[in-house]
Amino acid sequence: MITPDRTVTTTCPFCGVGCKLNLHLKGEQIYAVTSPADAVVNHGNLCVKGRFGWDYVYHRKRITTPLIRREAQAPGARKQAFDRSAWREASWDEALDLIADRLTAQFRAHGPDALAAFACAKATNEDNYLLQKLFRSIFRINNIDHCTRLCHAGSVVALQQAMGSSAMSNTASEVIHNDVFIVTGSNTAETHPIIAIQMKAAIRKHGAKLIVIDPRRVEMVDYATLWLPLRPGTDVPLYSAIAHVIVRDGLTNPDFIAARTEGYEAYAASLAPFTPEYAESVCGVDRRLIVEAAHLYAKAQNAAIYWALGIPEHTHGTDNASSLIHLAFLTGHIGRRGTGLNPLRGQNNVQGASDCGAMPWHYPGYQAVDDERNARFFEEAWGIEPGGLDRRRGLSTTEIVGAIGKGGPGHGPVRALYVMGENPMMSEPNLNHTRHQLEQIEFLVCQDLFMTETAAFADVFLPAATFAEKNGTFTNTDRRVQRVRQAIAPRGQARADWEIVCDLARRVCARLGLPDTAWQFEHPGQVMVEIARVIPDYAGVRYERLEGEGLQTPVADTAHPGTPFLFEGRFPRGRGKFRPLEYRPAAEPTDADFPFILTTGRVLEHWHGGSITRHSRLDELFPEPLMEMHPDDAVRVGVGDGQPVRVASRRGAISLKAKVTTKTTPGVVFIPFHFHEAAANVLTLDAVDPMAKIPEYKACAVRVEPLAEEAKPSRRGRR
Ligand SMILES: Nc1nc2c(c(=O)[nH]1)N[C@H]1C(S)=C(S)[C@@H](COP(=O)(O)OP(=O)(O)OC[C@H]3O[C@@H](n4cnc5c(=O)[nH]c(N)nc54)[C@H](O)[C@@H]3O)O[C@H]1N2
Ligand SMILES: Nc1nc2c(c(=O)[nH]1)N[C@H]1C(S)=C(S)[C@@H](COP(=O)(O)OP(=O)(O)OC[C@H]3O[C@@H](n4cnc5c(=O)[nH]c(N)nc54)[C@H](O)[C@@H]3O)O[C@H]1N2
Ligand code: SF4
Ligand SMILES: [Mo]
Repeated sequence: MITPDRTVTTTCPFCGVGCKLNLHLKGEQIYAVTSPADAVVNHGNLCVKGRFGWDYVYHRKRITTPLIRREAQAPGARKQAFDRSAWREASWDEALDLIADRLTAQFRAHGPDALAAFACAKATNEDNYLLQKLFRSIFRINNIDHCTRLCHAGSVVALQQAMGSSAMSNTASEVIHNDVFIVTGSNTAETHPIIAIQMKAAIRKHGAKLIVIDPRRVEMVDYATLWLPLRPGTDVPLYSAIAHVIVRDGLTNPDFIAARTEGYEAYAASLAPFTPEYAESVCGVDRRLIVEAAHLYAKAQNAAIYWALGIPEHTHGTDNASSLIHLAFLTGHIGRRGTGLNPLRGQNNVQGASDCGAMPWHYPGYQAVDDERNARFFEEAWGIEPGGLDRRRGLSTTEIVGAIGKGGPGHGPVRALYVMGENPMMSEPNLNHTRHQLEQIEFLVCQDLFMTETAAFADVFLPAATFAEKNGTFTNTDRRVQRVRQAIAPRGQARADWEIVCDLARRVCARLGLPDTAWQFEHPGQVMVEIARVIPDYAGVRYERLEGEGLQTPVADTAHPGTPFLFEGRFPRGRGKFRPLEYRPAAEPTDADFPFILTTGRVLEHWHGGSITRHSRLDELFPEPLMEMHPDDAVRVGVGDGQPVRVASRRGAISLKAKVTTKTTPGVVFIPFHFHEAAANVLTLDAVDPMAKIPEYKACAVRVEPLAEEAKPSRRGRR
């Protein structure tokens, strides 16, 4: 039996639940991970990823030395290079000097618009704060974004418009105070498993009733009182019909509407066409279920809504989220313990990276870049001349990709891209287009753990330290800022992201003749002091205050205890705002050539493009891509369970095996986007929501054909 040298307490690097981990160590080896039973977020529970998925830290394919591409890459002819022989090892000095030279050369020759950065929701608050500060304060450009755009962007825009805040209103564990809750567009049991455990306890132990609204028969349906299996992309008519019934049947909360909201009259009038009969015809949900759901939710004492990507990842994602928000405003199910609106945030630190300004329209703390007062405030905070910061909203991730070589809305062409821990060659929609764009880039840096599909296009690869090898903080889905603690030395020459960014910033300052006093940090705790100075909600966050269970933002000052639930008394914007909506169908309807709706998403054992989970023993649990198809459709198409199929959209085709299952509904097929050998994003469409710029990952039209056995997809394309 192994006896531990020591135990280091830290935060799970996978999902936004933010479970507390105890890493049990002997020397430099983590040999087990457990969680303390008194952990406030997860009560000692962990899902399979937190418990077993950390071994990617030690994977032999991890890159632990800076690498430089041997051959210069001509724009237009850039190719992926996974093979180590295409790269040579370099010192940090050589790699960072090369990057500093190339970025300053682009900046001098073409101005700020030539540069863009992708930040990283897996990295810490401190890492992200510094990366956006580098691009904003030195390169004077707001072209910085991260996967939040591909994720809850529609929810964020809708919540900001309606209430002036986009975070979850509740603490996840408050679900036990609900008597009714809605889970929609969320496969909670696979994607936020520990929150799902709390939901199951709310139902089984505390008698809460659950309404699931989802086109797939996800696991939570087993616990539900009602399941409304809507057609993908029809949330606005469904929620508007629920609202219609609430108004029609006199189930609104008139006191709440009068005291806390505005725009009710026009909104109520706009509900007239959304009868349950109309919704049934559009959404495919029995009208009686719609009426029942409306009554159950509206008559509850304490009701809350939990949602994830089935809501925002549409070309009308903002409208979808607004249609849900309205339900809380109509009934007053918000602003009390156990009531509220809860977008379940996905990545371990997507809330924090967004808070810290890794977004093109906002400085840290959601302070709009095009507001003169905010710009002046940050000019002063960062010691730069008045008028120095760019007042234009920067480009979003999908716009940055599109702007390579040709320019984007209000911006010139992007020529150099700095990617800190994102993998757009797996995660962006319409990968053939993304590939074409990356081939055009003049200079690409990737800072990652592995040679990802994106990094393989780069000129320079910088090896980052993992969560286990660095200090910092993550902010989880219920706004809890928690410590990440270094347990082992970085493998090889890997370095923490914040250190790499500071080192690079000092080199750029030297080239541009700027002082580098703003880039002298010895510990990320010092970066947090600066964050606290510029983000009001973090004003009272200090490392010494995070020792126990962390702090839930807003934390107004160093004596403030943190905020478990939001919007008691008022919304940040004052009154909650109703907004009349219209139904707009998905961008790409099905037709005779492409008769199925493809919806994409996740499975329990894997993470996004697979860079970490496919370099972990989790890969053995779910080793190959599968397409879920309903048995009725399988008969029609002539596909058996486990048989290979070719799936084609207007943009590309992939091959994988079919899994015939009633987990999906007739007419809808599901493919997880974790597998590079059958990348679902080859099929998806890059049409975006006009307000939030989020792509329509949850609905496009595809055709499915059986493949002859000999054309079988390769069993494991792992490199
Ligand atoms: N195991 C695992 N967990 C993860 C992740 C991971 O990669 N792997 N990623 C994390 C991240 S970043 C995120 S953002 C979250 C995402 O968490 P989820 O959103 O729960 O994950 P998805 O698999 O995308 O599931 C989307 C859900 O929306 C439903 N849906 C599809 N179309 C529609 C629609 O039109 N309307 C409605 N109402 N529902 C629809 C799907 O059936 C599915 O249940 O997961 C986080 N957790
Ligand atoms: N079809 C389809 N596509 C989708 C979605 C969907 O539902 N369907 N969902 C979208 C959503 S919600 C999201 S969030 C995005 C996710 O998209 P991405 O953020 O591009 O996906 P990840 O694979 O999580 O990329 C994170 C990268 O960071 C690296 N990494 C991990 N830890 C660190 C670290 O500490 N430092 C550094 N520098 N790197 C690190 C990992 O190796 C990995 O390569 O995908 C989107 N794409
Ligand atoms: S639920 Fe999320 S945070 Fe908790 S162990 Fe699983 S992946 Fe980690
Ligand atoms: Mo996400």
